[in-house]
Amino acid sequence: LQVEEQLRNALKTNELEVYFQPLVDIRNRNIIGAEALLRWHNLELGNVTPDEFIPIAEQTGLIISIGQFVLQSAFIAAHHWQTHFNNQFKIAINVSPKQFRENKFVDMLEALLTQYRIQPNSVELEITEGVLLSGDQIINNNLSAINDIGVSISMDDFGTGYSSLSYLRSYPFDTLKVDKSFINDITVDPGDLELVGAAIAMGHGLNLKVVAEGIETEEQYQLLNALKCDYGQGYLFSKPLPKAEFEALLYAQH
Ligand code: G
Ligand code: G
Ligand code: MN
Ligand code: NA
Repeated sequence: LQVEEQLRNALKTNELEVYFQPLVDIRNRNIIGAEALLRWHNLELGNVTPDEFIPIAEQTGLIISIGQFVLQSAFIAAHHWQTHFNNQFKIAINVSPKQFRENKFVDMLEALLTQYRIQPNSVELEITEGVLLSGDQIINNNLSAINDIGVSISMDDFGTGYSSLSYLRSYPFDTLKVDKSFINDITVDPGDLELVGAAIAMGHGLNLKVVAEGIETEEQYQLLNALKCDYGQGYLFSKPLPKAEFEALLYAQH
């Protein structure tokens, strides 16, 4: 309850901050974009992880205003990086089920794209199958509308759910993000290596780009490169960083 109270104030008191984790091209390790990841620094509670506060934000409805804040912050940063470093810079943003069930979600998204001068095709919205579970009409409508305006949709945490395959067939996904739990052991578990190889091949067969999450070692990286995975994310390249630190990485690359 205390967490809920504090979270209600977090936006007003500037306690929320969007961090950025590099998204790299597997072939050459160049940073081609970032995933926006929310952080909460509270005086009393310390740093609260998104795994703890996102569910509370969902239950209380606070996710609507918090989600809008994330989109805004990510777009402001992405516009700057597109202007100064790479006009193709990609920005990936997590969207939770409640946000996606809003009637106004796509209108809000379009307004922010215009306001911050972001090309729709540089934006990728990450959804988990939790978004699709309800099979709600409004979700189908939102997915089609997002696809129509040219914003990409990725399936996050791929492989961890129950029916990811049927969802891939039914919805307009552009990208598949293979969950880090599958990447962890690819250097020691031949079964996991086989699964990841199959996920990459299947993604490519369906015309999707494939991202491997949670790459921590050089050996994992080499295997994913050999498997022709498209993009990667993980501590090997960088943990999620505050905006200024992320920008220093980009600057070093240019
Ligand atoms: O950044 P990482 O450490 O710890 O994130 C944990 C979880 O929180 C991930 O599943 C991630 O998708 C989710 N998360 C992080 N930032 C956001 C956000 O801005 N919005 C939503 N809906 N989820 C987020
Ligand atoms: O669930 P989602 O994929 O949206 O969230 C990504 C989560 O993975 C974030 O919590 C992020 O901090 C975390 N993460 C990113 N790279 C790594 C990594 O290399 N190893 C581990 N263990 N976690 C990572
Ligand atoms: Mn994600
Ligand atoms: Na994930």
